[in-house]
Amino acid sequence: MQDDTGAVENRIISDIAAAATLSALEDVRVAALGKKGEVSALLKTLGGMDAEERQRLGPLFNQLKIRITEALQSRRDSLEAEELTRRLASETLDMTLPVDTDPQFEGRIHPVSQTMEELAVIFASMGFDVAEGPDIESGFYNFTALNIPDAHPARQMHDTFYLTAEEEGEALLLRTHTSPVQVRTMEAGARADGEEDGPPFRFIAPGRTYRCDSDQTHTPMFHQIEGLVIDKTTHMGHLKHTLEAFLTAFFEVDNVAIRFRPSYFPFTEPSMEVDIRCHRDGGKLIVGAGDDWMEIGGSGMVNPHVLRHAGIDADVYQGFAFGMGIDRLAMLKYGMPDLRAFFSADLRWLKHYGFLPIDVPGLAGGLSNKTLAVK
Ligand code: 2NM
Repeated sequence: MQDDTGAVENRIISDIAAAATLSALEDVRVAALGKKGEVSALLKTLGGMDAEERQRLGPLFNQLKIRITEALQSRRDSLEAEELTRRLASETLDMTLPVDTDPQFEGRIHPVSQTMEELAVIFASMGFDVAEGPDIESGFYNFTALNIPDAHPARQMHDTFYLTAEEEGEALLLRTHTSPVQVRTMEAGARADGEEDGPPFRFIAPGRTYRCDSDQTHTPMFHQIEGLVIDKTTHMGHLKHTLEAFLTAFFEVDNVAIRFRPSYFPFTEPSMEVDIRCHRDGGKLIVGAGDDWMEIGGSGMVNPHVLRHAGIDADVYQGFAFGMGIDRLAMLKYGMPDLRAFFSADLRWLKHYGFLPIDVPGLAGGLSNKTLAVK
């Protein structure tokens, strides 16, 4: 009987093949190779045999154990593969199903993006186009065309990031203001209705600007908006009204008062600093009323040299330009005290100060025609 390992093997092998699940297969393994298993019992009988019998049956029993172990392993492999196939088929993920948390309410629009959108909406309603240009500029567009020649001290004042050395031909740089966009756009002769080239021009250039400067109130990258109006009789009265209309709409107040302070920019003549009337109440700033003034930007009548660099006949055309810091406008409007937090990618800050996508663009109260009518 003990010689007949073939019958035992066949029975166990067919039990292994019949095991439909991993747990059924485990039962077969325990019944054969477990402590009290059939094959284990056979191996135990070797101890009570005489030497000759042990020598004959020992290898037979051991071969039996090895073949059953191999059969168990191969059946286990195929059951596991079947199980995986079954799980892959059942645990599908339907990417088209609606999700629990609506991403529309998860992400936030950065306050600078929100503010840029508001600026574009307000100036568009006053008939301004939005002009764009490259962040990487040539010395010509960033300086020379803006009446800042090679040896001009303003070149040093601008703390420029240079990308290539001057010796390698014309040096490339990161634009220090968005004025080169104004020059390029004037040069291209773009105008809103596209009917003909040349002035009148009325556009804004919002975007990133760069200066090698970093402290509590300066970041190496910041955002600027510049505006430009060129026509035959454009004057400083138009400039003052445009800024007042813009600031009234932007700060959502009934009235703003601004004042011009004499200043100097190479690209405008005359040049004026722009102050807005305000009231400081502890840490809070109220715009539009009060007996204090706060600087909000720079402006002036475009220097005829700049017009000529852009291919405009300065004997026929004249106009104004202005520039403001977008980050500072955002800080003032939304009460954000720390400029550096703007660019720190802090999700808690974004959650607190950021805007829901459904709120953009526009302003809380909408735009009133009263404030925006250009006189
Ligand atoms: C400012 C202040 C004053 C300005 C000038 C020009 C251009 F291209 F027309 F000459 N664009 N922007 C300008 C004028 C910018 O920023 C403080």
